[in-house]
Amino acid sequence: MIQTQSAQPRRALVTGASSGIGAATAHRLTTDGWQVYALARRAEKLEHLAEQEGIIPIVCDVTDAEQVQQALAQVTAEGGIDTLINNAGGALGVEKVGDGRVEDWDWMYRTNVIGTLTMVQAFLPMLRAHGEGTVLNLTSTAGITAYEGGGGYNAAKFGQHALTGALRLEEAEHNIRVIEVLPGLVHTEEFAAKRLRGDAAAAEAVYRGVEKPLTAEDVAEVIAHAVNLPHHINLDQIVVRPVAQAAQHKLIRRG
Ligand code: 8X3
Repeated sequence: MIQTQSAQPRRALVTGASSGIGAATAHRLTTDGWQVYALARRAEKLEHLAEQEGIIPIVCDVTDAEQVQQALAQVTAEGGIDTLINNAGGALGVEKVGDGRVEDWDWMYRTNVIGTLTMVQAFLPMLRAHGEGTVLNLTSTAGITAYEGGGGYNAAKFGQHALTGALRLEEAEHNIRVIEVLPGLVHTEEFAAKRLRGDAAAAEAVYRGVEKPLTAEDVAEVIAHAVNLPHHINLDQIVVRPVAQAAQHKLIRRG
């Protein structure tokens, strides 16, 4: 088995950490012995996370540059991080391009792209100075394959995917490893419900008959594997889907 490179506890910051993949990642890394800053907008949702030793909650909106600077100041004062995991983001709406709502597209671009940008810009100097920094961006299979009703989310995730590719090229000389994890169908509490504007029945229907959609813990397992590998190994793009979803357009439903 390959050993991890450092005897020092690793230190990560995970955005969008109050639920779903972000929360599962914070838990998983902490279980692996990491110290984890769990960042999210909703203080009450972060509270239960903080009960796990090793998790430090920070209330922060990643699209708010001032709040991000405050988070940076706190993390800097407490010794810094070597790994930034940009998970905050989401989808809103399933309208076709012709019917898309500009405010939804705007929200998706801001949370997925500008949020990632703001975090990366704030923490890059720290990661460069560390000497073995890692940025892991959670994009989506929607960031490499467009689909009907996905236009706004596709546009945002393609944007975040492009940012990630450029960043990898630019930061290699600073020895920053840039990993992209692109999940397909993941059954989480909030993703589909938010996208479908709170329609719980429609959200459940997204997963109906799919034998084993991915869970947040499945994706956290993949993330943990990628960031626990020795730093010179870069799983630079990891597409992770349930077996039942052979492609964006091919989802096996039973019953
Ligand atoms: C979520 C994957 O298939 O809903 O990022 O676009 S999908």
